[in-house]
Amino acid sequence: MNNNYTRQEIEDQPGVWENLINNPPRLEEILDKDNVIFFGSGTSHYLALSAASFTQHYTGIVSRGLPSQEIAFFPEATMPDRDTLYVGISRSGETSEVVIATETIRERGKGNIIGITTEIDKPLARLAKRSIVIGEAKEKSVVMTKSFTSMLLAIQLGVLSTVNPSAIDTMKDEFSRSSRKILTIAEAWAKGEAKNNYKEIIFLGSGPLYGIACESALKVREMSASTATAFHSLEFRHGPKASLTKDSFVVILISDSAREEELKIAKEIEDVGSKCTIIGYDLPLSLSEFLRMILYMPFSQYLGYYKALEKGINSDTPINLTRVVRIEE
Ligand code: F1P
Repeated sequence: MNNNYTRQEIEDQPGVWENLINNPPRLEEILDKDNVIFFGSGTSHYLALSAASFTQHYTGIVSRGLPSQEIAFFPEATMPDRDTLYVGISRSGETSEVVIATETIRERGKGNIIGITTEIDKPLARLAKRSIVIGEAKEKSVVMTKSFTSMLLAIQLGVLSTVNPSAIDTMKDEFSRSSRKILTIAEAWAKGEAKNNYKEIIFLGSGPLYGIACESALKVREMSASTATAFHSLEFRHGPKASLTKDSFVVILISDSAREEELKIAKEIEDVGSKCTIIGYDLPLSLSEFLRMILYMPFSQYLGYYKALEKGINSDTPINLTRVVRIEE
């Protein structure tokens, strides 16, 4: 039976989220910093994008999300001369670019490094000044599902416990009320959509949801070897829209701040004959775009899982992928 681990790890999420919200991690190191730079590779890079948007929104501190390679190979172009907190993100804690980036930051004495990982005894946690280690988010599948949402939630909770603790209570109430219902809704939607043979699947997202859109596209691509891409919502009009056909499927992760424009884009997509779904429109949830962002992930996780089943692919071990990416010396 294929896909044993992936499905289970998607279903584990509400429980892992609940434990994290009940025991929120700390991230007080962000206080009095001029900059925060989140970095990671692959899924963890997209996590860094959403984490940066969230952090700047709640703290006002200039925050960026970067692929680890940019710090590793272009330090002069990425590392500011000001007091910076670096947050390295890696499920395995041993992806080569993440380790090289962490070593580069240490060698240049450029600031504190906090590790966000599931592995306590791997290079990232060993090289970081302090690490948030989420053991419950360890996975057997090559693809990252609960590790993505849990590491991102840990960063959200760390920021909120530092600058806005009452928002954690709001998340606690809404997540306990709705997270399992949302997985059920997401799975039913994905089961139906997976049967359709789209030539391309496009995810659109704005603000903190752009990183979620990128990760959503990566999930569908990794698990089911499908052509899936992501764009900022309004950027879609600036060229990418040109490839739309009747075999295109566009999924808009609706925001609050750009909602009206995103609704117009949905209409434009349907007017050219492509399929468009808006997610987040009618979820049983009353959380802001910043607080609800990980709850969009089950939709693409299940879509990748069921499309893999349709195509006879085992999403636990996707084609051409390894669990840890190492640059050979
Ligand atoms: C992240 C990553 C994943 C990818 C695959 C290989 O590694 O590149 O994005 O889907 O699982 O690992 P990590 O640094 O978070 O362990």
